[in-house]
Amino acid sequence: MTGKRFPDDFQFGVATSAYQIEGAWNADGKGLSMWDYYMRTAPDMIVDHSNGDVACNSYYLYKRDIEMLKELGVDVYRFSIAWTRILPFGTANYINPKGIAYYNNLIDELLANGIQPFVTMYHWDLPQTFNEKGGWLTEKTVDWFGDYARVLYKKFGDRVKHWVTINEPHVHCFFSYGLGWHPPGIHSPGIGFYECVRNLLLAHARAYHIYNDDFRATQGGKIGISLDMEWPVTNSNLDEDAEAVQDFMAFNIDYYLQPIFSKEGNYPERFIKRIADASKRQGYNVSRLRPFTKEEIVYLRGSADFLGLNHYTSKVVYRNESLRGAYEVPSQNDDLWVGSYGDPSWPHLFKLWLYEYPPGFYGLLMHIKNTYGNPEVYVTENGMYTEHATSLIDNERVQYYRNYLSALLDALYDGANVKGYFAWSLMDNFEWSNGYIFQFGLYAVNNKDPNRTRTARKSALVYKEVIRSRIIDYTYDVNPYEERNGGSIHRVHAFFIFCLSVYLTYVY
Ligand code: GBH
Repeated sequence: MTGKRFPDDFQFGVATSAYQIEGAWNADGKGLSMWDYYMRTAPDMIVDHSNGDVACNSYYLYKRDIEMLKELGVDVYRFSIAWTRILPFGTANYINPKGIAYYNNLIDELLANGIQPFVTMYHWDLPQTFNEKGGWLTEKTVDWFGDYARVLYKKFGDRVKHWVTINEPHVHCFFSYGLGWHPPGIHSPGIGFYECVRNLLLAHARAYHIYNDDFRATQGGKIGISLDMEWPVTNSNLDEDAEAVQDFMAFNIDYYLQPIFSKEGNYPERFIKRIADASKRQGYNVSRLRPFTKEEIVYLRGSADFLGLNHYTSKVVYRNESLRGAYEVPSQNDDLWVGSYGDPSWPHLFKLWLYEYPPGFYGLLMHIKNTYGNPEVYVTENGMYTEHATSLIDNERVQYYRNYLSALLDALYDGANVKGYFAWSLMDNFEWSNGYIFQFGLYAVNNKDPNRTRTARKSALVYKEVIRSRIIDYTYDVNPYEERNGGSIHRVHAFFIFCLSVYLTYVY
């Protein structure tokens, strides 16, 4: 036990996203998102050939989800809205009443149960109609996103007081327009990737300004953006490795933070220069990174009331000759020219991407505090995967949550302005390219059961106890199998012992 406490007004929550849980991909007038389309045209891009057509079926089972939220005792629920459920064709000229009704029901039911909605507008499910017009590679998307945001404020802003505009510009652009593994499957890691991020940041700012100009006075909510960040670590004292740390920060952290959260705005100098130099070497007559105009710099600067931070893991970073020829040219990886890996001595379940290193979380929170004037931060995602296991006893996940929450508490006590924390995720769900193989749920979901039965894992019950007690008690233990019947086995036992003692005392 650390002895430190979460303040009473600290907000605990869990997070999900629409495509990963809702299912009902074409029900009740919903239009096609680029994920729906891609799952029909490129199913091989998912390791287990699964998709989100049904997922957790939350479109039909949202009341069960709310029961789980109540069981956990969370203050807030972060979910995302499927753009094409509201606007089937993407554009705001036709609003689907059944889509509006679904989110009205969800929001009202949450509020009736004392849970605040924390709503992501866009978690990667772009309307397919826009994809056919260039998607995030065209600046028109900024207008489309603004129109969509306006519809959301009008329809739900009376009750929703926290909005996340965009989830993870970095991961979204890297997978969709850099690598090309996610829809629309465009492989342009040296140009398309940067264009995509640029448009997403501007779209975020558009949504912020629309709120400021037309809704803030009457609705009084807050607008933020969720940025994903890994923390770079090195044990080396070589200059090259120190440079690697600085460049990794510029490309993966400050690239996203500085335009919005710094006093001066714009991309980091270091980042601009590396791409400009590489572009020149490669014979381009202008940098592959299109600069922001003066007006855009001003438009972006200060365009958030809070920072949503998604954080999972840290990386050991280095730079040496072994990287020569390691990356595709041109690409963001080549521009950065840093090697990175998860330290094998950090706890990890698979040699994939998630290695447990809580000091990295602390370091990141303190970097944000010290470099960006201590903005209001909500940790909008944090959690770890297990293999879609049958056991409900997920000790690795329990350990991960306790250690990361302790690191958060340390940062909080050292002055970081962290207002809330969302565990990713409420339940097992469609994990994008990894299908249903690696799962992040506090609740296990049985995919073979048409009812998609959800059952609390040990981590759910431990998180529940953190929320209740506001402390992290490493000695607290609980058995999810006994809790499964709501403790009814315990009650039967207790009653039996009570009867026996009455009998022994008075009758015998
Ligand atoms: C989050 O991104 C997403 O917002 C969320 O939707 C998702 O469920 C969650 O991650 C868990 O993955 O398999 O080697 O290609 C966090 C950053 C970046 C982490 C992509 C997983 C995939 C690595 N994610 N990464 S790999």
